[in-house]
Amino acid sequence: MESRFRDAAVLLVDIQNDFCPGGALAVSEGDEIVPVVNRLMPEFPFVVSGRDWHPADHISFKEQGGPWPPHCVQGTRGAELHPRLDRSRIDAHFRKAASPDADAYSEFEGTDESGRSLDEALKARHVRRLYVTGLATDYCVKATVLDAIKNGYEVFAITDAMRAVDVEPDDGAKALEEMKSRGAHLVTSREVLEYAEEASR
Ligand code: VGL
Ligand code: ZN
Repeated sequence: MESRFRDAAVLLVDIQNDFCPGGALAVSEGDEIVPVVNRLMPEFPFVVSGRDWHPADHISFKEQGGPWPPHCVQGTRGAELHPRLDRSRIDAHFRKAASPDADAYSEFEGTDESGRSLDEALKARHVRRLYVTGLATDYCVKATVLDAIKNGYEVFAITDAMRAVDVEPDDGAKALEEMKSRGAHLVTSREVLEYAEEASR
């Protein structure tokens, strides 16, 4: 099948239990993106997942003077991908913010099990266009989208496949505006799926 996504990849940002309802740093409706992401993944030749992966004494935690409750602690259930996410579709896994003394919101700061960066993995697959989904819109998704643009990718933020923390009520909306003003395309999953369908006819 001729695919329009030959030079594209879809990136799943931190779709982990702790960012979903019931988790330590729950994002409202965070789990509602899971079926949307499951529908998107089969359209892409390369599916990449990134995870927040903190040691128990991480600098971003309140006990260490940071802004967040403990979350995504290495090896805990909270750090696992959401159980309804179709992991069989994920081709490569990255982890970030894994050392105690530094935080990282962008997946471009993460590495895979062999120490390879996300940028290296995408360039090795000749990816030029990156479709971004995940949690949370106003933190890790935003940082990842802005880094992707800096690294030269054409970036599509799939707005219904992400949710915001919204510490302030319009943080998510502002984050989307900032992504757009830096050159990201804001699209819906429906638009992406229709685009994929048109190509396969
Ligand atoms: C995130 C806060 C702290 C995120 C990670 O994935 O957006 N937010 N750590
Ligand atoms: Zn974190």
